[in-house]
Amino acid sequence: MPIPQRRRLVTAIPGPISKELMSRKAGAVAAGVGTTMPVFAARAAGGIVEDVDGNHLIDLGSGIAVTTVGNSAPRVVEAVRAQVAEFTHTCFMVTPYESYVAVAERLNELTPGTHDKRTALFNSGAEAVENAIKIARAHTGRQAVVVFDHAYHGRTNLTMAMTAKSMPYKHGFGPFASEVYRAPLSYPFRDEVDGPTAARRAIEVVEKQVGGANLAAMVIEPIQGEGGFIEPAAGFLSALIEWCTANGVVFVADEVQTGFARTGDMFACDHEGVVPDLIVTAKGIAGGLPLSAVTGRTEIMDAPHSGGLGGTYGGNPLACAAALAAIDTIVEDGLTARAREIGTLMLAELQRMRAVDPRIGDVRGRGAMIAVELVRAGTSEPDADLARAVAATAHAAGVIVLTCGTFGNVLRFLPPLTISDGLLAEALEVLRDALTTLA
Ligand code: PLZ
Repeated sequence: MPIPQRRRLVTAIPGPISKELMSRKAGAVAAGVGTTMPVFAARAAGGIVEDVDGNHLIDLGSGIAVTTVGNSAPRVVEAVRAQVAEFTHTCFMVTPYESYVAVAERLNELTPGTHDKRTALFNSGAEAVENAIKIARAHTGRQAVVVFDHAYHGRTNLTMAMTAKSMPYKHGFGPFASEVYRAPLSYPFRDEVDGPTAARRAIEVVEKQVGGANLAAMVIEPIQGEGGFIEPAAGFLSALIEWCTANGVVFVADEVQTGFARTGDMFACDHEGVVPDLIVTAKGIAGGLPLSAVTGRTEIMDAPHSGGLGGTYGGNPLACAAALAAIDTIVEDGLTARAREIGTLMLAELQRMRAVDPRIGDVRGRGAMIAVELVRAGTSEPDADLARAVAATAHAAGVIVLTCGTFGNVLRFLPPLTISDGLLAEALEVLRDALTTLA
């Protein structure tokens, strides 16, 4: 590794250079663009982010689930270097190039289901979600879209409408796109309902408030990300798919956060053998370069007219080169198995913490997508203040940790899969100390 894999603090967090840059940021960058950590990055590799003051921070965030193969992963760096020397852009819609086709072939082969598939590439998760809706509408000739409580699908106008949480994502930014409807989720920690029953509850809302015949697509994150790492009860997703199939509704899995080995399977849908009609991917797909995709059944993907899908940068050659290298790294280095190891290690330690700390209401997740939901001791009342305080304490101690959840009370862990067991254990110790200090 080009950076020693050790936590090391040489200044207070933030250090003087970060402070200086933060004040430049305040004078130059729009106030709406916030930061989780008050430090600026200089380099990153494995499980460490080095800041501009020389502090080495343990990375439990992967830039929000992006650097699954590690930061500046060797094969990604090599592939991007080679591509940048050949050409940087031609626009696939003008003079196409092979790497775009190769990424599509890889996605068609790796995503759930053995049916005939096609893929289209875009830049961001939100852009891909928008395109999945365009495709579903073109295929069905219908307009309505159903999403779920706690959902997060992006910050563009249509995806803001699909995202559940108002502050900070939607507040003051309306009006939002029409024909988006919300159904109740399965949230095992907060409801007692089993998967099939929760699916019936959701379907009843959809049938009464939308009507299956008006519905183009049902979009769901198989494990919710920003909403709180909520894994629906077993059988929930498959019952929804069954209903979608019976009603001619396109079932779309938003695997922007869960995809590419993150959950210990290549895709979170694989866990229960769920086969979506369309799957949306981004983040972990390209080792940090911006790329996203919609992949799915050929008859659905091919519904839009020729020229109906695209964008100047979609499937940029640098991003495609990075994606091919990142996917090779995941497959050849056995990173799905590594994600499962990380999950086993983290869940065991966090469950030990939960056994003696009634403020830890729930410990959940799969693979390297693990969360702790904090509550007021002895209740299920969300404790967002505690989550904020634990995160701030961890940040000050040199651990990058993110929060999430509709109620803001969930600590979430998304380490790069190249992190060492030693760094993981150390990060968990920092969290345990933070919780003890804040008792
Ligand atoms: N769908 C499931 O998790 C992005 C958002 C961070 P973009 N999640 C991180 C923030 O505060 O903006 C996400 C996701 C799921 C879609 C998206 C959107 O992906 O690449 O951020 O547009």
